[in-house]
Amino acid sequence: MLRFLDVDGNLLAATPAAHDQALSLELFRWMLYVQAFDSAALSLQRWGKISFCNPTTGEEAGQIGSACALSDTDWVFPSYRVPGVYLYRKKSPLPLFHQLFGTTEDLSRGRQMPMHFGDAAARFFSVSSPVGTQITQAAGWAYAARLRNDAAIAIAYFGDGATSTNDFHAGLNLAGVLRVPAVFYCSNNQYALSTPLRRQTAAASIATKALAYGIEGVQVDGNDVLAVYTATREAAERCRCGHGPVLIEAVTYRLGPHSSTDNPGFYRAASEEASWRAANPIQRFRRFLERQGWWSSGWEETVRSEQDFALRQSIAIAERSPRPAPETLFQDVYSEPEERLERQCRRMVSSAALKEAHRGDFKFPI
Ligand SMILES: Cc1ncc(C[n+]2csc(CCOP(=O)(O)OP(=O)(O)O)c2C)c(N)n1
Repeated sequence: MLRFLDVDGNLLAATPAAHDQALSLELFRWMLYVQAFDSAALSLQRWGKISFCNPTTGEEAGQIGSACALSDTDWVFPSYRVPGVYLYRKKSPLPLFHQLFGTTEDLSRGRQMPMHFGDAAARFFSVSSPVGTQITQAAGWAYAARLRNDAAIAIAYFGDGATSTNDFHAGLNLAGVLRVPAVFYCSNNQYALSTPLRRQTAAASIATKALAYGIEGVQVDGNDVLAVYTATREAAERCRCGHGPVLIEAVTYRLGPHSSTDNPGFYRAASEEASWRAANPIQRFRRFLERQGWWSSGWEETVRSEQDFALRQSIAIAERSPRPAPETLFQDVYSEPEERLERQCRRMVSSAALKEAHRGDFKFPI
């Protein structure tokens, strides 16, 4: 397993990233931002302001280490578990909150569940709910990119559960045969909802699955941001040089619930959570920065308060923004108006008006 930092933040081996102060502080700053976004989103859900979210606590290094190693022209094929990659791309939390609140500024016009981000201008494909579909999408996009002589590469993010899908097999097989420029980033957070890794696969590791597809596979410590950054950079370079796809298995742990409607206490021991919490990526990297003499509590406090301010401001803007009118649901379906849809739209608008009249009785369906 590729690892540069032990759980106490001691440097175990040399890597250029470990000597780059600006990069290290950048990685740490964005990991803090992901953590702050995460707790803001969960609070909003608990206050009943948004309907749903997928916490990513414990997986900050995977999101930021990989996002930082990519070029802005590379295409991301995300899962719902990488809002931090989108945050890093946009350098602002506002688009995330527009999506969570489903405002008129949301690029999917409020039609998607929260956490289903998508942004063509930022080269961030829309999150699809069916687990694993982003893997085949990335393989197909990367093949097209090669045919077009596009220098960009694709990266697909998915969890350990997704490695049991047909899309994982079809995507990695196609990618291997056609040697497409795609990085397949598996965040092995030990659980697919309530299914533990031991019930997911009998393989020694997820990275070894690359062997069967004739592609490069690498296992990294997903809680070591330097390892994630280095592995993703090397994988992206390989792709850019035409050496074919890479499967990265980042070994990590989902410290929070699968989603805002999950209670992990039903399927795992608190002691297991506690041992992974002690190995969490933010604390580990803070210790490293401190040893390098690059960190101070004052600096972190300033960073946190700036992020807190930006988060509060973005939430306030998104909360105040108008929601799309119900009839917009019927737009963007056909280029010409269609009689049956127009009929359905009229029916829905009149029932929406009814709901408005009985607002207090209306319960959100999720
Ligand atoms: C094809 C499919 N099967 C089942 C589900 C229900 N489901 C949603 S998330 C999830 C767990 C996925 O786990 P994993 O791929 O490990 O990613 P993680 O949530 O841990 O990031 C499941 C089973 C789904 N959305 N799509």
